[in-house]
Amino acid sequence: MAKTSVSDLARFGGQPAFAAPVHVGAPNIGNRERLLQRVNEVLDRRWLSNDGPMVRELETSLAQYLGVEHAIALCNGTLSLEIAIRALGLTGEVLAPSFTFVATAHAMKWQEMKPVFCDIDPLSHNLDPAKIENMITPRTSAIIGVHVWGEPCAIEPLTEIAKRRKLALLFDASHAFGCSHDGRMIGAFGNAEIFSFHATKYFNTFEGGAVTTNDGELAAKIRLMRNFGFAGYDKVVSIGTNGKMNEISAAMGLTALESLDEFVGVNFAHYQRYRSLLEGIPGLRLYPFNDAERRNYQYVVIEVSETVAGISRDLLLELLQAEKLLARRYFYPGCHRMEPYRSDPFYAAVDLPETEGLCQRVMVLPTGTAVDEQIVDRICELLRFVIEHAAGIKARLS
Ligand code: T4K
Repeated sequence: MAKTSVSDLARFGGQPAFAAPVHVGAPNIGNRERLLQRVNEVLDRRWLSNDGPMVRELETSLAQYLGVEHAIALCNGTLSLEIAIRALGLTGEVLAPSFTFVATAHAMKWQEMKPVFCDIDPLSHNLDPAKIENMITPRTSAIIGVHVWGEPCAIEPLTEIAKRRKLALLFDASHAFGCSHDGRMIGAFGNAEIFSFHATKYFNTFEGGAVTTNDGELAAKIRLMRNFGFAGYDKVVSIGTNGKMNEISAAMGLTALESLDEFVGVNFAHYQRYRSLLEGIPGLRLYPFNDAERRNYQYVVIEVSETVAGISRDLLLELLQAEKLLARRYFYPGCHRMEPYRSDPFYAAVDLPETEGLCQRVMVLPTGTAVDEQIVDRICELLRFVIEHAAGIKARLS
């Protein structure tokens, strides 16, 4: 808890700015009636999991929406990564950013692979392809690009490197459902892409995920792997796990698809409001999206420059939390600073100056249908007030 708060400074009459906590990642629910109708169908049918009709319908809808031949629904994004990694037959070292949710790295490690962390472009927050090539060794089998915040990473340069160096190319598109690149939906690039449909994603299936690909053979392998390797009753043809999505999750997904435009519309309106209200606050950079392409605007990301704002990201975050505004430090401190990577000698020489810098500056603010205009206004008011009074606040703390 901060030693002082904006409320202490009587900005909000001694009360926290928000009566109840305002979270990053509060889920979109969609049309409850439609959801409950579908849940009832599932219950009436007594078919709750194992490639049921809701999952099949969701897969067809996803493939159609993403313009990709195969969409395989899975139980979460992490298992989607793990299964894709196994199905692609990856071995040894895999190049990936450290600036991502730790699941990207853990999925590789869990599959006995070594994530090799590459630095990012400080403007896009995505992998810097110029820094990739000299990290490729004879043990490298793949590149995993992450479309951080839903802004596609450098797809063409990564594709070119992967082709030339004979590496597999997988994209962690957990943030990028509904986003496009060069007019094509994210989902059909590389050998495969994976999505997370976790509760905190703007399109959610409670827990869930998917692998999408145009490679039929790979898709068939993934279908086997998600169901213990079963190719029919009593017939197991490969190693597999339990990566299945259940019917209630699929029901949520089908319902959420019907509200997708509304969700993106709300996110976009909030994003624009943030953009205009945060303008001119010294030391704050709002992450810019390429508005010419489809974006989901599910993350409102700011960077705090301590030297210009006069306050560190961490003190700012502490003050906001004291006001019940639960902003988040995504992604802090970077995968390479987390276990088991941090104390593994393999990573001792890792040098990621851009990642290190960004991890100290970045903060994610609430958005989505759980947030209204008044909340966005108050968040911006708070940020402006704290930065305008940074010197005084710090003096009170010292
Ligand atoms: N790759 C990338 C790039 C990812 O971002 C992720 C997941 C993955 C892979 C793996 O996909 P999954 O296996 O998760 O499908 C959250 C999510 O759990 C995680 O899915 C997400 N990325 C990550 C960015 O955020 P935490 O550790 O921050 O979760 P937690 O419990 O602190 O909740 C986050 C916020 O959401 C809090 O403010 C509370 C709020 N919340 C959460 C839930 C579950 C709600 O308001 N309601 C809820 O039901 O990881």
